[in-house]
Amino acid sequence: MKEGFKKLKGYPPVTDREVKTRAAAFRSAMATRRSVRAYDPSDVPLEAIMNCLKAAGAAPSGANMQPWHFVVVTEPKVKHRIREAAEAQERKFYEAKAPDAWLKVLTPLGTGPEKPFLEDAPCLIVIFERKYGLDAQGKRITHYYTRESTGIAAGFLIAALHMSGLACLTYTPSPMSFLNRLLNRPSNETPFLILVTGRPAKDALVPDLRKKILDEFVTFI
Ligand code: IYR
Repeated sequence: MKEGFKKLKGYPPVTDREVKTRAAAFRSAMATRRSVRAYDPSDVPLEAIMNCLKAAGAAPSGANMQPWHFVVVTEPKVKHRIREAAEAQERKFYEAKAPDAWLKVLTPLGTGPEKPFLEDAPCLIVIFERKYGLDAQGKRITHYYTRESTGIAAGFLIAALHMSGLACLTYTPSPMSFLNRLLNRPSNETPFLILVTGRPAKDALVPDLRKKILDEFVTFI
């Protein structure tokens, strides 16, 4: 055996029929995913969140550097601080910074500067992109494709949460640097995404949006 290698496992032979059945099942499960902005305050099982995070940790990454860090926030005081800091940014966004064209495309989403979900949701998973690593001596370790890698891991996490029956929201106030301060993260990490996580509120509404059909976003050659 080639030094440093091992036999590939986890891909038992599958028939075309089985592949088609599984792809169709995954597609219909994922098709019900929605970005949810109204949460039930009930706690989510930490064991499930940990499994979803392990799924995210299985994502591919540039040179396998796994250039990400996840902070799971369930402490109400910390959620409150995040909400205050995020809403301060959002007020500036909606009142001054956002160009009219941007506000126009946001209208169907019904968003505004108030972000109660940051406190109502039982769990905020804050994803950091690690721009470079640090060895035990504090020397920089170059990381590659950090943004792409973190985005892929975030996608795995979103799919895992959805398949577990939980809702989430990809939320990105701008700028997000307050998250380093509030969550005590080092300067080689930059906030990538807040994944608001929990069960949807019983009366949760979502905008009536449509997804592109395959023909609109795929070319087969
Ligand atoms: N961060 C703001 C604005 C916003 C921006 C985009 I792009 C969205 O898809 C949704 C909202 C907010 O969350 O209200």
